[in-house]
Amino acid sequence: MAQYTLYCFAESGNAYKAALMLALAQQDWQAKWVDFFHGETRTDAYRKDVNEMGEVPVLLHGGERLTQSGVILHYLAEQTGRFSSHDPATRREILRWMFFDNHKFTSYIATLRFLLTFMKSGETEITNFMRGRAEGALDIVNKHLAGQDYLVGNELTIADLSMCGYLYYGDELGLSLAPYDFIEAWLGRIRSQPGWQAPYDLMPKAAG
Ligand SMILES: N[C@@H](CCC(=O)N[C@@H](CS)C(=O)NCC(=O)O)C(=O)O
Repeated sequence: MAQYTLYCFAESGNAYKAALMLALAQQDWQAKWVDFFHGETRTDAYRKDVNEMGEVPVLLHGGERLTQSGVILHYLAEQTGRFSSHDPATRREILRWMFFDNHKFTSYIATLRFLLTFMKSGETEITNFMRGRAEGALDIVNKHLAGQDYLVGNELTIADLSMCGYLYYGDELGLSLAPYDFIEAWLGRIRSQPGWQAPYDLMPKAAG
């Protein structure tokens, strides 16, 4: 039995944030595949026994059960001593970008991808709106990364692992990252970390 169990599925960028942290910090972990596309997260059993919020990721460690990717990343940084800081001001800065990611970045990018790639919505007023919001957030992050290697100074932190989670899904995103040079370079820096793997290599996918 591995030290950590992560409830996840390969298509989940939020789960990928936690899986990538576990991989880069070289932790002993196992994936527990969740059948999201057949409604597992919406079942009474999942909400009662796994996560009342009906979401992935969920991390089990010892007697702990953690949900919300940001909380999981924070916990793993504490447990492993990796990808955070002892300095309170730096930790606040990490948190500031993680909140931005959860509210303004992942939210729009993930929803746009979900509509186009999984719901096959085609282009609609909603996807146009989502793409506009996503591009606005990408522009903010791109400008921020013009002056530094990572979101918080020049060290990789959990803020980067949170923000990059969806950006390795390529064509599934339904938007181009080509205009964002500094983001592309930053993704390359994260990709070159020892232990990095793409989402579909790191987490299980449904057979067929
Ligand atoms: N804020 C949450 C978002 C988690 C989330 O939305 N997970 C998706 C999969 S990527 C999910 O389980 N959605 C289920 C649903 O919304 O019904 C986090 O960062 O963990």
